[in-house]
Amino acid sequence: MTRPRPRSESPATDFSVALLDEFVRLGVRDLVLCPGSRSQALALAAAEFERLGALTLHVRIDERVAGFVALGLAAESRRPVLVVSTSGTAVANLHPAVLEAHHSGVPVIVLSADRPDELRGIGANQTTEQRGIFGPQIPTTDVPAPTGAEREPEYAARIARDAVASARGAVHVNLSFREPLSAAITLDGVDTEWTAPASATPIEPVALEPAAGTVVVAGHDAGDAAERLARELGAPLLAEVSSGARFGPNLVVAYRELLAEPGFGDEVRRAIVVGHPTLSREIPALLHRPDVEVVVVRGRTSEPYDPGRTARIVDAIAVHGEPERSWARPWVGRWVAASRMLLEQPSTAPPIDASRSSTPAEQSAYAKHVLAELRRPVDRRMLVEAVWAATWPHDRLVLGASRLIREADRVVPGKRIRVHANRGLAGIDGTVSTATGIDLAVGAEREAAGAARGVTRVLLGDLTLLHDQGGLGLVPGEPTPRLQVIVGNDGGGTIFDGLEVAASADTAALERVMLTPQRVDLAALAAAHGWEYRRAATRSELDQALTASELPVLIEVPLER
Ligand SMILES: Cc1ncc(C[n+]2csc(CCOP(=O)(O)OP(=O)(O)O)c2C)c(N)n1
Repeated sequence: MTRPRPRSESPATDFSVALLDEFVRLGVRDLVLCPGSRSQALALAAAEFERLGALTLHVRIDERVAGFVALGLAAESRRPVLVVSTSGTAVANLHPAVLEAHHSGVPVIVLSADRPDELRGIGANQTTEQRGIFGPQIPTTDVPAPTGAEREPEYAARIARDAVASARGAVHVNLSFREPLSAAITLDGVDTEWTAPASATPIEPVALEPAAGTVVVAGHDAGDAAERLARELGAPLLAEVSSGARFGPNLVVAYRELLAEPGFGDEVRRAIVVGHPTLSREIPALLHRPDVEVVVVRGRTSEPYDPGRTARIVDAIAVHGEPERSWARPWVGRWVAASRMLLEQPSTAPPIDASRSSTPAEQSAYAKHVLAELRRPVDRRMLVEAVWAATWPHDRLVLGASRLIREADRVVPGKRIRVHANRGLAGIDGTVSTATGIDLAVGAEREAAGAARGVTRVLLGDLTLLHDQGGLGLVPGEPTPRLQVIVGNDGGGTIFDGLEVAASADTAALERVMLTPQRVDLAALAAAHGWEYRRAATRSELDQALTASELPVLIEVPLER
């Protein structure tokens, strides 16, 4: 039921209020907006909803940033988040985040303001074709300019209901507004009671029986159900670092190496895929094999992951029966033990006995050893392991689309922490902004629960950071995010050094068009935005920086190319 409201002087404002009334009633709690004239009715109505405690408003200057902040809020809270923009290029700047939301199944609802019909197609200022602006995958609901007709609030409520119902990813609602573009309003209250809607269609799980030769592949956002599935099936768990299933007794970290190893990869006969694997070449190669039966569990993403185009796509799996110990123990045990062996590093720790030695020579040798260890320059493996070790369940970890996410995927051990990454399209854009949204969502939830706050750590390369410099902006009046942005600075996009092309192309050309070198002064960048700055070149500097309390902080870690 729409809450009856007295009418104002502006149909645009009345429509905006009715729309937000229904969004709030349906459980929407966050709205991100950027300034603009055509969108003023929505923006001012949103401010009024915030005054009444019904919505949290997040104001940003740049729509590209705003889109990713909304994405982060929605990815963490798993509730639809609204983004309001004015007309013209403002809407287009939301496109990267909208595409990521679409491909990763994160509910982001764009409310773009537009000119009414009579001002379209005549060269009116700041007016373009906004219907279909995000492409055929994200159709537009085009809403004509409100006129003040009696049933408009009901119509607005229906628009909101349809948007929430279809928000399995990005949704676009384009709203035309005519003058007067807004009127002053004071609302007397907002109905926020909300019960989570029951799942519309009950999911019918497909029965599978445990069988030797099965592996579970947990790609991005697979969730902890993938870990349980691996145990129930007696299967090694090949879980990517942002899968949400990187833990448990069946976890195989060194899955890349083992898939290529006789006695392991060649003995796989069935692969169950959950989530969206994107971090290795070995997984798609496995799923292409004619001797491997592939079952893909449909997830939040718009397209199920099926590189071989032969997979059986299912909504859910129910395991019937238990794995027989006679084959399950050796099958899983072999993978898990071999993975552990492959990851073991020769110990660099000083012999513990030496610390207790009474001979000065041995003691001094010990001290030198400790010092050398602490002064060891940070390399990629040390960096990802230190960040992983510093992160706990009340923290969040956000991994950019640089080399470091792949390094983490190769080496970090099982740990039940929440890891985010924009793997829908694996863009290097919007990473700091996404992390900001994630942090704001965690903050709101933990504050409501009276729980202690952790930090949101972002681990990325230098180009990925520089791509989203706007995301570092701290807007006065907005909450300061508890961010630790850790940038592995190797002077450009060195991920391309690992491609085949690096062996054949002209080195200078490769440097110019792929590495794209940069020499930005990151200390000055941090200072410009009012962030703390630390440089961590050694193990001890890194450990200190990761436990430092001033936030937000930019930690620069110089890395060898
Ligand atoms: C928006 C966008 N543009 C371009 C790319 C292609 N791309 C992938 S990784 C990368 C370079 C990343 O560089 P950096 O963050 O410094 O990490 P490094 O390669 O040094 O580990 C680029 C340009 C992309 N994924 N997304």
